[in-house]
Amino acid sequence: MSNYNYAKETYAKYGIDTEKAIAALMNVPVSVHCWQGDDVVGFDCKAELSGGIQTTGNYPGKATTPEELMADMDKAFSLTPGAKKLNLHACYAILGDETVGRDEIQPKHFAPWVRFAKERGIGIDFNPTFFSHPMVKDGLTLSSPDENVRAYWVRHGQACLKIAEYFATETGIPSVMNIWIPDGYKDIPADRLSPRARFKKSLDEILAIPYDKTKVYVTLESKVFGIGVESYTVGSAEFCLSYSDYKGITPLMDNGHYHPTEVVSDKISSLLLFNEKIALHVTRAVRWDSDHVVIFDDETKEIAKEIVRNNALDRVFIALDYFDASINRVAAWVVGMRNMQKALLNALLLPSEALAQYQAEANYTKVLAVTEEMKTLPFGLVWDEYCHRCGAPVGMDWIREVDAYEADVLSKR
Ligand code: RNT
Ligand code: ZN
Repeated sequence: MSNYNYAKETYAKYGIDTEKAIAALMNVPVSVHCWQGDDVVGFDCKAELSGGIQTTGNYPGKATTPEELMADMDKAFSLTPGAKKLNLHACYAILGDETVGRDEIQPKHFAPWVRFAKERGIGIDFNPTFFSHPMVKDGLTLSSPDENVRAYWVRHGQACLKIAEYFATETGIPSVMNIWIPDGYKDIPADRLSPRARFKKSLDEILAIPYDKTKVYVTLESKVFGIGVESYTVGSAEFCLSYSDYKGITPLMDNGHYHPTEVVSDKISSLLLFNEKIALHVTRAVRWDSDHVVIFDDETKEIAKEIVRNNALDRVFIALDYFDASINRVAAWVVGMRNMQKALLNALLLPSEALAQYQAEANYTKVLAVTEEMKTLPFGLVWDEYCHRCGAPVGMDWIREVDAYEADVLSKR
């Protein structure tokens, strides 16, 4: 008997169909963030990273051109099972010799990315870039009291909406456009209301331009604090959830953006009850919103379980959001992508209905006992089979491929 067949039979004893799990996962796209490949620099103005987010490390070989970034992403894609989307930030516009403000960018500045996505049969998600730019004034963008600054960033948001729509039209796959602003204050503000009122007004203005809501899902990402903006964040959880509800857009939760004992896994069910779609940035916060590479840890597994057991694989936009400059960047992508896939597969291989039934019967003993038993089932064998069927490397093979890529390509940059 093959290893996989042994695993299949073992899971079958618990009423779990490994074939069904594998088939279900193959069609779930995970959006892969281009910004892991170059430490969130982009191509438009290559300004220093700002906005309270940080990359640390200077591992050699980072991508500095669109060609390099595309090649690195391709490499990472080839080493990871499962369906993908490309997640771009506006600062990855390909401008050539043109000088173009962020408020003037157009679909044509992303045509090479569209070609890249189309050739690979994948969709594109998008993010306006409200940071690392000279028009960020006193750390503020859409909430700035300077009307000139605020209007600039409103125009940026509007320009991005059109670009997201173009991505959807070109690829035939809806585009998720996520708005996150870094705006906030280092110290206790004297006025908490006015910046939020201006942010609200700015969002209203961005969303006032016509766009096809079947093609573009606008999401709004909240945050609790950032480096240098420790005391007050304009786009707090309450602001963003309320705004999403008020405007009928989609809330986005980044699991690095909450107080340390709060978990996104516990928030998913509430949001699913009140939203047709929700969006996630899956990351790993170590002591703060540090954006470490996603690992196969308890919270990642729990997030995946919430998506799967609430039958929400088609209602949750799953995106990765982390950036580590201290290790091989292609490997960083691959590890995080593979772990997201593992977490989803793990969730699909749980007897969720039976567990829910035990809970309903107040049989908490069985909930605990069965949950713990599941942890030592031959998950790795199903994972290997899934990788194999997706045409992705099994086990250590991918690490050897990254080593070769580093020797042949990255080390020569
Ligand atoms: C920042 C947010 C945001 C960014 C990306 C680059 O804390 O998580 O999503 O990481 O837009
Ligand atoms: Zn995020």
